[in-house]
Amino acid sequence: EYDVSKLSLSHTARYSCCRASPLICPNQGLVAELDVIRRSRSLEGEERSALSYQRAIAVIKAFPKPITAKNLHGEVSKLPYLGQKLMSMIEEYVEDGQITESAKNRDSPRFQALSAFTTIYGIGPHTARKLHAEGMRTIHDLEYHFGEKETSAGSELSSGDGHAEDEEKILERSIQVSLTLRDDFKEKILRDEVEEMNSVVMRELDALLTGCTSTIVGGYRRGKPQSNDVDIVITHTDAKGGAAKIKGLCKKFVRRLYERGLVTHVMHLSSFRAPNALRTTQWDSLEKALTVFILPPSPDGCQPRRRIHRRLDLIFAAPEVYWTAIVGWTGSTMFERDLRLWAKERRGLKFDSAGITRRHDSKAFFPKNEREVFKLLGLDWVPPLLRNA
Ligand code: DCP
Ligand code: MG
Repeated sequence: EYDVSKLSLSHTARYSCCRASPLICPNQGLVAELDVIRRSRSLEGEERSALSYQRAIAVIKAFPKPITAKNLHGEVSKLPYLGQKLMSMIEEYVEDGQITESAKNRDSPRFQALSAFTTIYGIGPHTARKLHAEGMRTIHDLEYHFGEKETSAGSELSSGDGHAEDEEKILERSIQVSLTLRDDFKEKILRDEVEEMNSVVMRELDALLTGCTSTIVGGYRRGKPQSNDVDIVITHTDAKGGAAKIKGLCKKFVRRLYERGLVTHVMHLSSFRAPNALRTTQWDSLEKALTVFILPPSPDGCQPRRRIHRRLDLIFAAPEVYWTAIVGWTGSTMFERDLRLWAKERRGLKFDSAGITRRHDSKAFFPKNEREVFKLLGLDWVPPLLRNA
């Protein structure tokens, strides 16, 4: 699909949106080891430190060959974001195949408990630490704490246009749902099923409003063989009247999916943003719904499949912001962070899933395809498969 040598990307660039980051890199073991430390820092709320590790990891992911004793003190030492501490850890890994601090973290009961807690959708590091401080240690403890209350669809769905629920309530309900469905949520979603989910969603949408189109984004688009959830960006093909047709569609559509039994829960329905713990950097103004989806029974009925609850995010974008929404939701998280940083620091632009604006006069730009997004930002094209920073 692409020829890396024809892309003018450099693995020594400081912004990850200027590098080619494949899904699997030649230093996967080292990356996994450093990621334990990054996760530990993040779980402890040491965000700056976690980000340093994330930046170092992203640089290593883009390094095109195995790191060895030979290149360690040469090329590797010149890569950005690899300070003394990181270099000594990499050296340790090259010599022993492991890093003492990673092993220490891995063996820590606190790390294990906090890690387990944050596998529950809706529980971020902050909540995890709070629950730990209250004495909880296992998922079973959480179940007891949150109770096996009856979970219902989001009240925003059932209660019409009432007041938006406060964040704490939304969060607590999300955690209850995630606990109840955690065995299903643990199961990875293979590419075939992701595509089937998109087909079912779009068939349903077509029955409500013709002329819509979609792109599956997130990890699927970056080539991940299995995903934790499915993210779909939706727009209308009518370039002129599309914006008006998209407005309010999210809520109407999710209600339909709920009534048809395809959506079982709505974690959050929003035209503004999701609670912080659910989506930390996705502060866009697009209409979106974070839902729990279940495929209909197989049509022929002869091979009953186990119907697994899946997390499904639907994002609705007007035609003029469709491509920024796609770029903004394709990820990875590190790639997105640097894309915004690059736009701001190097171009005086503000990149957002809901559009690109010039900082000094708020002029808005509406790219007509994905390559134009990169061009507008003054970036060389990076194919989705190489955005795994
Ligand atoms: N995203 C982001 N910031 C976040 C969360 C998400 O910029 N805090 C963007 C980039 C992500 C995309 O949205 O790639 C989808 O987010 P997911 O959490 O679904 O992550 P992935 O799709 O990359 O992986 P998976 O769903 O398999 O865990
Ligand atoms: Mg995803």
